[in-house]
Amino acid sequence: MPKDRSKRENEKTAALDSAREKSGDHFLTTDQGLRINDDQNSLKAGARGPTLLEDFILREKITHFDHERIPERVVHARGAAAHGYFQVYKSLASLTRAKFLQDPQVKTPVFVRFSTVAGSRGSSDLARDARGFAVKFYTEEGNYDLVGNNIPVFFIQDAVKFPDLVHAVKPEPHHEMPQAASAHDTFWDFISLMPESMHMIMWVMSDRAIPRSFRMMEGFGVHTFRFVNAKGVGRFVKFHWKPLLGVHSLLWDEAQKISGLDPDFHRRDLWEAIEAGQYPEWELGVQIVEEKDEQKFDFDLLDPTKLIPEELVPVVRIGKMTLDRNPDNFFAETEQVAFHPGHLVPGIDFTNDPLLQGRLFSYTDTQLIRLGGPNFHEIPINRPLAPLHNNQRDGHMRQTINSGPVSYQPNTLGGGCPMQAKADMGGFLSYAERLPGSKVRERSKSFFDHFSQAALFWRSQSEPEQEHLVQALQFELGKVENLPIRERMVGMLSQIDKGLAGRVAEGLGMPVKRIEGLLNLSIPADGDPKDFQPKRAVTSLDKSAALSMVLAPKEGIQTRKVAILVADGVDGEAVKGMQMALVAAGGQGKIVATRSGSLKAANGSELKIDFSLLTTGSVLFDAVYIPGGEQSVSALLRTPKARMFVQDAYLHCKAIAATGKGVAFFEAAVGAAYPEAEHGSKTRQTPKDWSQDSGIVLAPDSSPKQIAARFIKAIEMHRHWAREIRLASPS
Ligand code: HDE
Repeated sequence: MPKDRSKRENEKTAALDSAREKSGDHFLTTDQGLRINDDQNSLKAGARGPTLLEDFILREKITHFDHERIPERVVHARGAAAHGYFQVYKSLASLTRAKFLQDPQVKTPVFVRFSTVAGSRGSSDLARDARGFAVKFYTEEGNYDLVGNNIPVFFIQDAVKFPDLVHAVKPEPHHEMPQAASAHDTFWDFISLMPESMHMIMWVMSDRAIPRSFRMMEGFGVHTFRFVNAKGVGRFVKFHWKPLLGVHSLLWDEAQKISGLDPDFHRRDLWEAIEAGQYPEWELGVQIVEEKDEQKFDFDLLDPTKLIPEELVPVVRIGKMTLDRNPDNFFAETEQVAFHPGHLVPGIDFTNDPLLQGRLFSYTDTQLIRLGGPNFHEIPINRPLAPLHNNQRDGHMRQTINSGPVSYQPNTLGGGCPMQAKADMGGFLSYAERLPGSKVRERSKSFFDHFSQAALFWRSQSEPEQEHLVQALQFELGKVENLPIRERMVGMLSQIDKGLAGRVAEGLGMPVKRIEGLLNLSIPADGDPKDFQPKRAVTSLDKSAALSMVLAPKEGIQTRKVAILVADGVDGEAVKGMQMALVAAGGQGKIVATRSGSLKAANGSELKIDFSLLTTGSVLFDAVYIPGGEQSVSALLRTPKARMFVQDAYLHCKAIAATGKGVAFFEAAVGAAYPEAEHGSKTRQTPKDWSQDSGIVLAPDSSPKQIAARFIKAIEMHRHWAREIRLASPS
């Protein structure tokens, strides 16, 4: 915590303590306010006798404890959240009448919860999974919830399949395994029979499903929504959150190791960034489509397994969200917050996306069981800032004391209040969409192209991203025990791309078989699948650069964490010099040593150790620096965990710098372990040429000052994928 911040906190605590002293509210009490005289012993018949039923203090305490847990969310159970605010850049009056999108001066408070989907509350943050990205805007017109994910499409097209999807992905019911993982038979059994899920599968098998942090992932509203302006003109809108720190991910090997070292990695990262004043920021972007253009795409805007490529409709950034305050209490806020895609404000409306329509029922229903009744809107975190007036009354845990006899409408006894509000008084008017059609249980023919956008995603990935996707599929399908499921899946992948299917199949040691007549239950029984493919349109793209993380521009090293690997006798000036350079660039240099406590540098100065090798690994950092110092380096050389630390960073394609004798340590740890890293020859005896690796900055004769700029540039790139490609195919 910065110094002035902690001073302020101390002053606040002292003031609170003295206020408490005066009011007497530092005493322990029962829930009825009775001051408790002894909280160490229950009431007994004699010091060695039985406990008495009369002990109402014990009974109250234990009863409350017994009821501490509420049902966890059936999906998105594991999450972390923060408070902040949103500000629009300029008025969007021409597009929407939503008040919070009119005035750049207005700061709308928000509460944002990030989550994984499949795992339980106590599961690892590092699961391969979509991440929830739910934002509650406390606007003056009432709460607006944008309940999205970090992936712009979804597995299924119709809400009626959601329970099946979730049953398939959750731990298998007979033995409750595996936790927070899709790598098991029931998930892939279901998916291999659901061609519509293929686009989402590409995303969840990509590195997007293992983000570097919540702060470095995008968010998407997924469905097409509607903006409606004051004149009642509607336009289609897709919502995007663009993180200002860029979009970055982990490698699967890192995710697995972090799960052991720090399963709270994402939660901790968000908490620590906010405590350190490094407030995470996202820009809200919109893609706008005029109503007349609804049919101009080669996909249906109402189909949630499709995105609108940014090349076809650009994302316009309309405002910024900043998260600047951690919750005070996890249960009261993060656990009890209740989101709902149906919490709307005037100016924003739904479309007929059949997945969205089903969600509108589910979210209230789920809160009734989770939060215990219809009054969950009165829980502080869910309370709107806008005043509430209605005739809803009573029920479990009602907080409001409504006065007077009138709880109906219309009335005269209450002066006609509360009254309906006309549109110009802020009343919500549903968009008056014309709805021709018959009542049918059917999927629109325009929903049946399941592979084009999956293939677009695959083609748009860079070489390393494609390789990671192949490896993820091999991992997941490799865990599937039923071979026909693997076969069906590989057959399904071959519909996306034959090369992709072949590479996955090779790892599984099986051929790619054509699956005759892909099972697709959503095609009517008497329908010919050929009739259920939309026609190709001129808008078809070969690639979309926006879909690749690797190709996205990289800027700065703000908040990136660099490990400085040291032992006693380290070159103290080098440590300080690098720390200062990193901090000046917005990053952090943390001292990682062979033990905890503090150590003595060669110049006699004392350095506080931030992390010990006993509890950390380079997977928890973005880059590594090894300073010189004869004694430090020889201690590191004798420590296998120190060698592994740098080897991992090397394998994970991170930036690594070394100065002075640190270079010899790098050579011994990495050069010896990976001879294929040598460019050209596996047997060369002379010092290796690392200059071809943009992520390795070695300077035996230089100080950190001379190499800091190069190292910072290397960290900015996030990863140096050419290394991975080289390691996979040594010459
Ligand atoms: Fe959800 N979803 N969902 N979902 N969802 C829930 O509501 C549901 C879907 C999303 O941090 C539940 O309060 C159905 C898509 C997020 O508290 C539940 C369908 C998207 C969160 C529910 C979907 C989401 C939830 C469980 C298919 C991305 C966590 C607990 C029709 C646009 C919110 C709860 C938080 C939570 C139902 C599909 C996002 C059961 C029926 C698509 C971020 O109501």
